Amino acid sequence: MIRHDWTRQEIETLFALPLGDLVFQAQGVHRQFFDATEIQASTLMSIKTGACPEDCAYCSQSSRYATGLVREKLVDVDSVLEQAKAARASGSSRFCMGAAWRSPHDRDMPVLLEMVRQVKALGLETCMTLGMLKEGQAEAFAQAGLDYYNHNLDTSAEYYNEIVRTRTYEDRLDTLAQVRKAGIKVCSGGILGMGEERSDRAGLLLQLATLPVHPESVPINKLVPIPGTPLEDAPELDEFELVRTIAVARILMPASWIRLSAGRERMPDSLQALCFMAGANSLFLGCKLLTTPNAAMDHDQQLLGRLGLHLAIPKPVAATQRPYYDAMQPDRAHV
Ligand code: SAM
Ligand code: DTB
Ligand code: SF4
Repeated sequence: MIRHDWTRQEIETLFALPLGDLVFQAQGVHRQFFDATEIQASTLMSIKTGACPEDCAYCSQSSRYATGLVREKLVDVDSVLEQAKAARASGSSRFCMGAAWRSPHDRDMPVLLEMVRQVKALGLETCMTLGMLKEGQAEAFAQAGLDYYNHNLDTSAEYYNEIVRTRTYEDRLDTLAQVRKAGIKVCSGGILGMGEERSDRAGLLLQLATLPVHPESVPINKLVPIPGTPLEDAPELDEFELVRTIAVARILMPASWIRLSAGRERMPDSLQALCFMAGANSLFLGCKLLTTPNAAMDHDQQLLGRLGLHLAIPKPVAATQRPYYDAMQPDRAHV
């Protein structure tokens, strides 16, 4: 059963369970809604990098912090297509395009819509993350065929002001509502390890799990500390808190894809394995996230093989374009 009336008390009780009991419960839920050996993969591309006017305290791309990032203008459609084809060959089923904007400018809309149309024509699902959307923009993306829009709540409503001042929690919820209203699937989650308490992790999940429709995709990022940002020295998150948060997300939003997102590059295999056992069933594939390195693809291939997991099958692509994808199916290659 999918519920939208979770209470803070219920969520905090789940968080406080012995880890084995919590993971056991999450596994049971996971298996009711998904093939527990299947992992969905998306690949990210930064289509406009740096010089962002927002002040998100974790971000390499905010113009307010001296992070040394080189800024780049909006890329052209051909560069996007080149990377989308490589992503498809590597086994990703979705291509996510991210821009360091407060909100997209109307003058950029035609090229953004063309990116959606052309990436979709490759047989990939499309996702964009461009900041807040103004009236009419979500509808335009929906008409172009955009499958997902990513816009994270980042943390609890209570802790949010410690992290972002230039846009409100309400602004974020408004954008999510606009995306939903336009008929685009919602991708929304947050970041752990920003100095928040367990109650904030519970608060974030409470917000997501009581939305009228759960986000179809819930990214759980572990902070990638960026030198020069206010969070560069944030205290390291207890790794079992990451596992607990994933397990609780799985129980609260049983039909959603829970994405083990940023932070995998520095995560031991054993911790990633625990996260998958707790109900994470999607990840970012590819050597780069937006501005920071991701786990290496060869390593991911080996890890999935060692765990007996396989990638969710993307839409059919020509055999010549899928060598890496086939290699990513170690357990299936011989059946
Ligand atoms: N500018 C757009 C926005 O903020 O909506 C889109 C791009 S933004 C980089 C996408 C998301 O990446 C953020 O909402 C945040 O949750 C996540 N993120 C950014 N920097 C991160 C970091 N250093 N560590 C972990 N997650 C991060
Ligand atoms: C999400 O929740 N995580 C991705 C995606 N959505 C856009 C971004 C992670 C960014 C990590 C830091 C960087 O590479 O700049
Ligand atoms: Fe800008 Fe997005 Fe980074 Fe915030 S998270 S500073 S809005 S690019």
